Amino acid sequence: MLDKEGRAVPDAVVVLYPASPGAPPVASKVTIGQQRMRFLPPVTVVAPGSTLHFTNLDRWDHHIRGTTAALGFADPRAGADFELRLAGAEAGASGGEAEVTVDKPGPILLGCHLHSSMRGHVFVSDSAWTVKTDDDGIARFGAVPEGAVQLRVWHPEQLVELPRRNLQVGAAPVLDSVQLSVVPRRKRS
Ligand SMILES: [Cu+2]
Repeated sequence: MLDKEGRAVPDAVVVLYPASPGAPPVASKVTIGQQRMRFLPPVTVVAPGSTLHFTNLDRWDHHIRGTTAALGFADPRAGADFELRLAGAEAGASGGEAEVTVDKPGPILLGCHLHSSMRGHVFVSDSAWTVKTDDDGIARFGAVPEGAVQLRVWHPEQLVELPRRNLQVGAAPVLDSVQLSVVPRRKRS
């Protein structure tokens, strides 16, 4: 995954839709931490029916909201799909925790009513072949059923989703390269 200037893009979501997908993806329970005004991890991939476990690791409160956002952005005036008030961690005690179950496939934008700079994403995928790109912008898949496969790419800052691509998967490895039409902001280090 490359950006418009040819640099590797981490934390993009790559989804494969094999013509014969077999079993649906399996729901799971994942933890999303709030630490130093960030969501960890910044992008989470889950199957429909999964539980998101939010845990506040900061000493101050967070008021998390989750908004279904087809294109990664949401109208801040619109109502949130879920809201979670998480108390800060006192000395020697853990902070607030809460869980929410997500059913609808698609991206969810995470924010905080108290800290407008906080941004995170959850991608609920209806395909078992869904992974994030690593720091080198690479998404690796194993055991993809042979035959025609559609490839979808999602990145929160790619506002106009790129057209799906058609791949033909056989016995030999398939290598494909996708270039976003945007240059995402760099992650703070
Ligand atoms: Cu906050």
